[in-house]
Amino acid sequence: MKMILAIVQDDDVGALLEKLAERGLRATRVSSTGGFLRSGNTTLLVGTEDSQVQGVLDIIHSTCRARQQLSTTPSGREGLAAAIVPYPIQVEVGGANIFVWHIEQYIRV
Ligand code: 2BA
Repeated sequence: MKMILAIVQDDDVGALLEKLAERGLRATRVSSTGGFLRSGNTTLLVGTEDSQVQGVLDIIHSTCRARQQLSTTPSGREGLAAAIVPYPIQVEVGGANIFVWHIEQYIRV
């Protein structure tokens, strides 16, 4: 069994959860905040059989898209520091950042 952790943009979560449910895949949605932009995103936890992993990755790939976003100015950045690296800067936020790891045991009581 594998655990898929996918950090996705809030705008894509509704459609993504629908598609996973259509396939009978279970997911847990956790509200999260990106460390760089300090804005909300969503972390999905999907525990699934090894044979289903590629299917989940395909669904994420076809549902989530990258978007441009402006970073906010970090607090305390004034004077020289702000002049060297001017803010805001535009960044491309990925459609999804995905981690997959092996699960030793899954227990449901
Ligand atoms: P954030 O940390 O808010 O990052 C949003 C976007 O800002 C990133 O998109 C990237 O394009 C840019 N960015 C991040 N750190 C940067 C830096 N030090 N300098 C310049 N630009 C930077 P993504 O890479 O697609 O990441 C989207 C979100 O996924 C991240 O939100 C974070 O919540 C999560 N994430 C990405 N990589 C991760 C990792 N290795 N571990 C844990 N979470 C990760």
